Amino acid sequence: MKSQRLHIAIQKSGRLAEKSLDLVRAAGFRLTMSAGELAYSVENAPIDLWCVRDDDIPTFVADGVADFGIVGRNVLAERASGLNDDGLVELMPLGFGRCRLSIAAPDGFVYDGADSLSGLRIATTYPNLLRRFLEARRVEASIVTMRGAVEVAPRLKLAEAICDLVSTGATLEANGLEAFETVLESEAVLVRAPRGFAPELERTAASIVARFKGVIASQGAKYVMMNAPRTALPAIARILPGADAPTVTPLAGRDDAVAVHAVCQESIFWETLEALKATGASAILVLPIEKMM
Ligand code: PRT
Ligand code: ZN
Repeated sequence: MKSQRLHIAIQKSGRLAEKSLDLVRAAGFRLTMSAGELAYSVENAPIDLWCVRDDDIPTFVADGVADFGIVGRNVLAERASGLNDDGLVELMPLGFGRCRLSIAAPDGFVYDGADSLSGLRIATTYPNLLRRFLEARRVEASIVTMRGAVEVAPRLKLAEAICDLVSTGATLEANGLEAFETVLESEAVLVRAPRGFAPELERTAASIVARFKGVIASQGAKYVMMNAPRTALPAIARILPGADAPTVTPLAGRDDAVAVHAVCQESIFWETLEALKATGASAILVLPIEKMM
């Protein structure tokens, strides 16, 4: 019988590894390392983390060895566009590991829509996604599949263009390449297989999802409080960025003024505070949010 713990597969080392652990910790799960660096146990919930190569994470989840995985959408999408569409479900984006899968060519290449790629050799480690992209646009080009270091392919005359992940753009620039088309916008995502959990683990599974959502939602969100003239409420609602219906409460002994509290999903700049003040608001406080559910 399978052990009565949930398993989350995360990247062992690489761009997503540390941030994945940070997310689990921010969700209130206390980690202790076990089995060397290959696994962590959560002390305060029946959860284990398995640390593996990112490319293996979809297989772990699809085969039922892990219940959840934290992996780049690019890795999942490449697999789903190939022969291995095993119904893995992207539950939510996690807000880190952002990058795009882009098509790039040496500086000076004139790109005038996907037809410009016709007849070219394009080097990539994402042959399935690239093939889908080209097929959808009815462009015939040949795909040169590489294991890595795709950015050197044009210089080695292996290809005229490449299709690779880009985050800062420094790698492209260092290799005299320019991106002109996006095949996929990617970031780390939480993935699970489309099957149920053992009944006794359902609650833990739901709590992982709810807590991760809470962590993501509270990142960048702020709690804003102020006193304001009643008449300024419509203007304040327009100024507060990404706020749902604010809470409005009376102020003792003042009929003309109220206290306004709101959760704002977007950044609050000094300009926002100045605009609030201009409506007559006073005692404006902006507080970080530690947890949200
Ligand atoms: O060992 P393992 O197989 O687990 O790791 P890996 O080497 O395959 O993956 P890793 O750690 O490099 O990346 C893991 C995930 O991070 C990827 O699947 C993406 O979802 C995400 N990610 C975000 C990136 C980048 N940004 C990124 N810039 N993955 C790779 N790159 C590479 C890109 O391929 C190119 O070589 O970085 C270079 C470009 O970066 P810039 O900043 O110069 O544009
Ligand atoms: Zn990898």
